[in-house]
Amino acid sequence: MGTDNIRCKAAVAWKAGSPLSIEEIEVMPPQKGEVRVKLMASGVCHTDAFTLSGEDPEGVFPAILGHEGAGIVESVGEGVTSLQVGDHVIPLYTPECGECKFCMSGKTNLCQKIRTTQGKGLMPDGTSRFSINSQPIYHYMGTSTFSEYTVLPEISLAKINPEAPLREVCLLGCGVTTGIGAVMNTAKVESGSTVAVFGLGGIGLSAVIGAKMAGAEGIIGIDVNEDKFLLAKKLGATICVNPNNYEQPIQEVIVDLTDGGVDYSFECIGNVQVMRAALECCHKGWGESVIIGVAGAEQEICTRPFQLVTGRVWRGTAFGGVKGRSELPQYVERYLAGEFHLNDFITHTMTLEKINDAFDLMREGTSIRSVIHY
Ligand code: NAD
Ligand code: AHE
Ligand code: ZN
Ligand code: ZN
Repeated sequence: MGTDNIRCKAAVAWKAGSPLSIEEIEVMPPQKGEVRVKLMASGVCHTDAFTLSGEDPEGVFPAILGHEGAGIVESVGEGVTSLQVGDHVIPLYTPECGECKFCMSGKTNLCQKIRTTQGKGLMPDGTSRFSINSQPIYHYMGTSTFSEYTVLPEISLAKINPEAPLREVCLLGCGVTTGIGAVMNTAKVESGSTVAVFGLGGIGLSAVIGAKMAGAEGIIGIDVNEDKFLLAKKLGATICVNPNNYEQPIQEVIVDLTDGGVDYSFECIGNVQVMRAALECCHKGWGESVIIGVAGAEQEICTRPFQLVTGRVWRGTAFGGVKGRSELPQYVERYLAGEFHLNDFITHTMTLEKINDAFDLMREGTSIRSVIHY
């Protein structure tokens, strides 16, 4: 059991809109029901940039961002039974307690056991495990993976096969699982379906992989950055379109391309206008659109209710509907079995000191995923 504070490096977001700052921090030992993890790798997801931008109503500062990590258990707190030192783990921003109303429902992966404190940047007891010169630093999404060490509740860790390379399977902590899960769990795309994927970043490309795995026959990739098209086609997109190349709204272009609209669409950007297009490109009578992208505070979606009256369905998904503790280890096994690749996504790797480059690359549209190596 860890009893001492650990001093280590972390990237601290002191305030919205400013670059992260590499600091020496103190990480407290895990308390009752908690686990301290040595991070080995962390991907940088658009949601980290979203929160850093100040658009996230739950963004609190100073905080240690990062939620797409993988690591090794360094120590466990009192009462922890399902994990031990040395276990390989993926942190979960959607925990799985197995006993709350949500977990018991069988209808959702959105465990709410610790959601209130997690949303405030705190551990379940209402305090932080991170500090600098005694000043508390907030947690983020219950994970804070932009640090050499982090502390999580036991219910927020998935134990995975130790043979899995942590520098790749960190991407299963968010992006890749979200995209594949949205297709498989949320939409349940059937073989032979037509699918439109809006936004070909880490999430959209994973939705393309999911659609291909599901046996979709037409997979349309949509992005304003045509540099994304090559990889999208390699992963299974049958056609890629840039909305800026058309005078008509993109939903009309897709309806024309698909004899009335797609069976399923996925919005993987976080743009409420594109969310509308993604719904309206769906086939009358049955087309379903899944919102994955995260939009800022005060942003709202709209469409004519007639779109829903005439059979289109609007849904959303968090972490692809995947239950972290019971289902994520199977994603790792499927990756190890060669069902999908992760190295296609890793366009850049860097040390923690260079983490601001990862945000710049994302903004410029030159990366799919940057992975921080610790
Ligand atoms: P990303 O920045 O890597 O990719 C976004 C892509 O969208 C880019 O290729 C960009 O060129 C494209 N794009 C931007 N504006 C566009 C437009 N108007 N039309 C067409 N394409 C456009 O981001 P990402 O990491 O893949 O994340 C995508 C979104 O998903 C973000 O909003 C992120 O916060 C969200 N997200 C949600 C979940 C969830 O559980 N719901 C999980 C992970 C990420
Ligand atoms: N805090 C934001 C919402 C952010 C959000 O929607 N997060 C997704 C995961 S994005 C991962 O890259 C999610 O899981 N949401 C469900 C939840 O419970 O947070 C806001 O608008 O307040
Ligand atoms: Zn994410
Ligand atoms: Zn629960």
